[in-house]
Order: sequence, then C-alpha cells, then structure tokens
Amino acid sequence: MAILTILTYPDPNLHKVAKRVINVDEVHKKLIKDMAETMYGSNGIGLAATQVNFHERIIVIDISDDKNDLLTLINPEILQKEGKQEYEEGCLSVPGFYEAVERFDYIKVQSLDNRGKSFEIEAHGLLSVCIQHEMDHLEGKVFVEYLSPLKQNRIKKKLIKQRKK
Ligand code: QAP
Ligand code: CO
Repeated sequence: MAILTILTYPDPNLHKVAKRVINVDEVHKKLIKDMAETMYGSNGIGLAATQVNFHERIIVIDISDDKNDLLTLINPEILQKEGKQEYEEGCLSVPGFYEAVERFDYIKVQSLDNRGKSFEIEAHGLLSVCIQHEMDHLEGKVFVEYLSPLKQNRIKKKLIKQRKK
C-alpha cells in the first residue's frame, strides 16, 4: 500500500472531469486501497480519485467513528434527491478551511462496488453530504466554488502563500 499525494486547491488538475471506469481491474483495486490508506492517514472521511490526480470516477468514504466501514463508489449516479441541508464542509484539498454549503438532504445513488458489482445506497445527513461533495470532485468542482468570489479568493491566496513556505 502507499500514501498518495493529495492535490491542493487551486491546482488546475482539480478541475479535470473524471472518466467513467470501463472495467474494474487490478490497477483500480490497488488505487482504491491506496486512496483508503491516504484518506485514513490524513484523518479524512472522503477522497475522490481526482484529488490524487487520477481522473476516473472512483470515491472512497468512511464516516464511521472506528474508521472500519469503507464505502467505495465507482461510477456513482444520483437516482433521486430530496430536501435541503446545510453542513460545515472541509476538504483534504483545502486544508484548514471549513465553510457551510447547502446540499440535498436525501439522495439515492446507484454505483459499482470495489469488485465492479452494481448496488444502490440511500443516504441522509453527513453521508449524503460526503457523497455529493466527492461526486463534485469527479466533475472538477471543489466545495469553495459554492462560496462568494471574495471568500474563494481569500482561501486561494492563503493556500498559495502557505504552499510557498
Ligand atoms: C468531505 O472532507 C466532507 O482541512 C471530506 O486540515 C467534509 O475528509 C464532507 C480534512 C465535511 C462532508 C463534511 C480537512 C482533514 C478532511 C482539513 C475531509 C484538515 C484535515 C476533510
Ligand atoms: Co474534497
């Protein structure tokens, strides 16, 4: 297993649109293991392949307290969505910044699992927010893009300044 490098906003690679996985092969299985290790190693609850500069539609999530309930989503699609909720979001690609974002409360998602088998999952609350946040990454979207241009610029400048240190 290996810890992968996580891209930091405003890296242009974070804006690439990920391609669908055609066939879940050994390369994807290794990537999923490395993504999980990378997420756990940096105390994250979700990580999209885009964030490790791999542009295929793969997400790992674990919102459990014991960090022993890994959810892998490949080619996820939202089938149903209802209601609204606001949640204070963070992102491993935007370290140190947390801001409220409005999302759907309930979603029903169709996806492939880490073996390429199709399944459906329903989510509310944090899990729902996390899936929507990670699916945005696959579309090249980072949560700060929901904020005002002023806030986006402040975050951008601070992160660029931090990186130079
Ligand atoms: C997305 O984010 C998410 O700034 C996953 O210093 C976040 O795992 C969905 C993290 C909140 C729903 C709610 C962020 C770790 C982790 C940081 C993460 C940091 C260390 C963020
Ligand atoms: Co993120």
